[in-house]
Amino acid sequence: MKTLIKNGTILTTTGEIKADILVDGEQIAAIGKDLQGPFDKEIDAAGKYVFPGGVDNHAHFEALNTDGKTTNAGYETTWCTLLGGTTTIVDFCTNEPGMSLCESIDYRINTRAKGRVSPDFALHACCVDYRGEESLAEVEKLVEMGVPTMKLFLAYKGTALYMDDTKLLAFMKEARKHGMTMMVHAENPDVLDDARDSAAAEGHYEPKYHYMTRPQWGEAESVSKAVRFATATGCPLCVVHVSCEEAGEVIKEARAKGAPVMGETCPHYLVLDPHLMDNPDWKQAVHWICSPPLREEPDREYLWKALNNDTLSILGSDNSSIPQYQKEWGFDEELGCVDFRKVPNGCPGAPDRLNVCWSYGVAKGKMTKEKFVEINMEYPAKVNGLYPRKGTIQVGSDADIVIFDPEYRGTWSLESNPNGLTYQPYEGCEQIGRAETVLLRGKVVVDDAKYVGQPGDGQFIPGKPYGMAYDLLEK
Ligand code: DUC
Ligand code: ZN
Ligand code: ZN
Repeated sequence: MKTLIKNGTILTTTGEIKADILVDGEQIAAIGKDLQGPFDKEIDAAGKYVFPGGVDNHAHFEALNTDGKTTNAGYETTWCTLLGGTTTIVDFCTNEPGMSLCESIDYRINTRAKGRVSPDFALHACCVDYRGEESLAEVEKLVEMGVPTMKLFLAYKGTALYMDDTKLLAFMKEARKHGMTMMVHAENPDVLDDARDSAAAEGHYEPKYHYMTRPQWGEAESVSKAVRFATATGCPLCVVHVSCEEAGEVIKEARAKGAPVMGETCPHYLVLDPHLMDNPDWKQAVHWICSPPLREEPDREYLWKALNNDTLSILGSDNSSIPQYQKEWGFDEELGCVDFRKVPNGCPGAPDRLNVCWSYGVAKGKMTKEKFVEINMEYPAKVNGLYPRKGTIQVGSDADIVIFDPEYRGTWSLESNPNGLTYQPYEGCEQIGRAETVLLRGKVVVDDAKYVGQPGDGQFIPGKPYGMAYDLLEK
């Protein structure tokens, strides 16, 4: 099957070019003018931007949640990410109960995900069942299985998620040997617990106490530790979901000194206001409980600048598809009210990531189109060892292509921006531009802004070791 995408303007990390794209089967076969037919299909992209399908570094579909037991809405909802222009998700794979990391990855690919995922997917391992030497020995095998990244939680002490310094150090040393990139959830659990328990002791349980009890310094302190561990072990690190200036500045300083450290932030930290959690209707307010928490305007402005000046390198969604009924597990029968400490943490957002970045960044003059492609496509693909198969429009790359209508105007709603849940954190926000047509490995999966693909279109894409963060190591 040969498809010609003609008359569009291709966006890259270095500029824009007016050229046509020939897709042959699943790959890009040629880029240029006057490409020779015959073609089976022609798509006219006049007046549209054409860019690589989004690569989302940070997705939780079907994840065990922070309380160790909740299960997010599953892969059957991943079609929504295609509507939002994201063609590859990198999902987190925690240990299945009783399974090792490698067994969990195998189970994820060959059982859970089988025939159910709509975009292509790669995986990060995420250890929540540390078994000493046995877990460490799995690092090499994970890399061989195409999983060259791992996330460790430095927060949530007292749960299976929590990894203390001994485990962090051991994993980083092992990861360095095999080209694995480490990722961390950096918040100091003792700092948070002190603030959270003090609030509760004073009778404060409402959702707004979530953001009031997770101070920036608790995040920055944990980032500092992880950065020092990365520097000492030489293990490249990506700090995920950076939410504030204090933490971002730690990364900036470390990078200036040559530390192998990169940072990610998420769309919700760029645009959503923590005071949404002040809503007296707690069933609404809990929608914005995520960790780290939403921050005030100065931190939000800082994050835009940090993406633009290369302090932070990736925009990941941290999509956590937590259904309403699970959010309501925060209600405490004994107290007779919601207890913010019991609400599962996380916001959906994989389908919204590119639209938020375009609407509030590119369309408002706060970000260049080149940076948009860099942080949403190219760098996440490079960090995860997926480049140049993913994250770029090049001859030989997978034909994951978005044809984007910059003239579209809309208002965020569940109807126009579905996420597989019954609530939409960006409800009422102004949207500028949207994906009109999306190709996944050459197949049209979004047509006229409607999903036309099939569950199971998505394939597991193995990542290669020594991703982009390794380039930061002194040779
Ligand atoms: N961290 C994440 O990365 N996602 C959801 C919850 C959390 O704590
Ligand atoms: Zn996290
Ligand atoms: Zn996450």
